[in-house]
Amino acid sequence: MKRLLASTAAAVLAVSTLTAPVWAGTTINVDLWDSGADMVMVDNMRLKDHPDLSKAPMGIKISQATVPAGEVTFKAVNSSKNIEHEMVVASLAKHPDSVPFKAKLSRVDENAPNMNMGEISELEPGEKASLTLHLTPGKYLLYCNVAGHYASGMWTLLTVK
Ligand SMILES: [Cu+2]
Repeated sequence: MKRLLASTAAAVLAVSTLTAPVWAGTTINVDLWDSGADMVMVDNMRLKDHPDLSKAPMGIKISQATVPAGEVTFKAVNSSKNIEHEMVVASLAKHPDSVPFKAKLSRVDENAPNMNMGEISELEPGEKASLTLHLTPGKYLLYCNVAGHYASGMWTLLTVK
């Protein structure tokens, strides 16, 4: 029986080598953008506000909003000319319609459960970085937690199926 199991394992390994692309995961291109030096920040574009994000002065644009479960690589670029941005990944499993928020600091509470499952922190204008996470099915929020940015609409939703 042991010998049979070993040869089965070898066969599985061989198959997984042949189907390597299936195991490679998904890459999402992430654009951290803002509308420049004349931009006026706002405070009514949090998730709970159900805002029209097309009117936001800054935001997070992703190349695909739905991805399969498994390895997900975020390739982020800060395309701002003059402002630092970042990208934090949160699960919305416990807060589907709003997230813990520290109003005085105008920042999401990253220490609350599921609110920081990984991040690309503080990218300078023009800077790039990537982050790979293993994501299970559910709804996720990508947001920038520089003070005021989340409330100005710098977030987007990601669905993992
Ligand atoms: Cu930002």
